[in-house]
Amino acid sequence: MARVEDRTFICSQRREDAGPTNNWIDPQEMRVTLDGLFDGAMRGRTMYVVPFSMGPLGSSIAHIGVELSDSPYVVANMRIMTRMGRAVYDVLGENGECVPCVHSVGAPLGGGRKDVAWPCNDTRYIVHFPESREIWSFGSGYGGNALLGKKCFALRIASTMGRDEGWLAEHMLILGVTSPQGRKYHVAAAFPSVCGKTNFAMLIPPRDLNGWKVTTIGDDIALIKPGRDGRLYAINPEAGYFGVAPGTSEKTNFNAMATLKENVIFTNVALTDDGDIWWEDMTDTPPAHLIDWQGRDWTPEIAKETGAKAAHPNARFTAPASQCPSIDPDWENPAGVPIDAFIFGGRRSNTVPLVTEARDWKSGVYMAAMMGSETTAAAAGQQGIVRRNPFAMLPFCSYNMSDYFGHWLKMGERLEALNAKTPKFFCVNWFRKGDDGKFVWPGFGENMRVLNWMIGRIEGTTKGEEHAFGILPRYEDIDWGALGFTREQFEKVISVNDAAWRDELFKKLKQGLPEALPEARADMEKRLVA
Ligand code: SAT
Ligand code: MN
Repeated sequence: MARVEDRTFICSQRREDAGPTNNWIDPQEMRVTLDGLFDGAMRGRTMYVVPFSMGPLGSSIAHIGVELSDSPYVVANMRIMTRMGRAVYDVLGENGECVPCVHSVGAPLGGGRKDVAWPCNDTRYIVHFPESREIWSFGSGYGGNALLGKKCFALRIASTMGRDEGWLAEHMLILGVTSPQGRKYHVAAAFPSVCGKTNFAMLIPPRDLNGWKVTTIGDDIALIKPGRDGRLYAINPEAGYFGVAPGTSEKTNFNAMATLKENVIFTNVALTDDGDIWWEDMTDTPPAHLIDWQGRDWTPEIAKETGAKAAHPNARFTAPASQCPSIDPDWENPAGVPIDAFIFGGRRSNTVPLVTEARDWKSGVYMAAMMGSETTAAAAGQQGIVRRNPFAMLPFCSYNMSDYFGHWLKMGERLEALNAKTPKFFCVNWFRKGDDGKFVWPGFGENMRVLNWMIGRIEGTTKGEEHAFGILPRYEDIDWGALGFTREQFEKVISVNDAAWRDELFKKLKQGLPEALPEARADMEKRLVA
């Protein structure tokens, strides 16, 4: 049902290399454990060999893996989420580079053991060897734990590869924005799981801004390499969307619903009496009767009484990217698309304003590094508490976070030395709540107004106001069009409480951070009203 972060391990030779944010186990010790667990683990099942490419076949930004798995569910999902099959062997050739991935649900058959619908094991290990570039996953069939090309490879193993080779593997969607004049920009945006990445990637501008067009390149992961011209080029390593189902509707994400018409796998959703699927908020009125995600009867009355959800809050759809109406014509371009801006966001009911532009690369890295978000259903554990999630990479960076910040800073220095136009950094928060506990910002398509302001900042045509940690739009700097968002409402989503920020800035920075980060913090602190 969710990723098991406390059962996710980084087995680098030295503990310091995994850093304080990862579960580290000595690789020799882990190999003994894995030998025991995998011995006979697939007995009685079919073992599938799944060659796959993370990224367009043959792209110099793409990477290849081979996953062994005893789960047909995993195979069917990998077929949608990656470029899978014989063509991968052709690219790999005799001595191409490839990451071996081994997965077992850990439920052998035989000896009287009967198969079940969702075989798994109470013992779970999601293991990464960053130095030898290997992935071993035992006991779970869930997406992020079992589709090993995704978080395990394209983020965890790839982040170490990127550090070693001078590129970036990021938890970012990629979208294209085309202005009414036909100028096209690309932004990459990092948000923690279940913060609306898929919705943002498939955004439809509100009617009064319909001269603008948003196109989708990716909704979850970006592999980003510097090009010869000093710009950063990004590809979406995936071929499909493994999106959060609940809350997705024709109103919140029309393009996603259109993508889900055929060739889709639905996981942990509810079943209607006529064999269709349903989840919370898919329609205004729920069906009168459903089979819920656990196979039990569900009615709106039962839900009212017991609070039972028809679909699991982390229920997912797996759909081919090519079916998305807003897919970008360049989404499979092996050269990637040039990035003009990075956006960092979290789910924060208070403190963090709707949008802030960082003054420069260094303070942008600082802003992204201290990002926090209220926890959601994508990961097992307590929900709704603020967790620091630097770059939305906390569960996905396989090496020391301080080195990761250092890697980003070095990348900036490298691009600046080339005199290239570096991407701008923005920090956003769609989730501010009012005193009544309700969201103040309408979000979804209306986020186009914020994107609009950002493009203006990139083109140098819109204004803002200097603040302690960057530049904020004033009410008059945003095109409100037909939204009717008042100054008072705007004040609620943009206001900054200096005391709350002081608190935010004083959150302990761990030792061993690159010097530039405490410097950036001291600079912001100086600018806060005493
Ligand atoms: O980890 S998954 O890819 O299964 C979903 C997510 O957390 O983004
Ligand atoms: Mn994700």
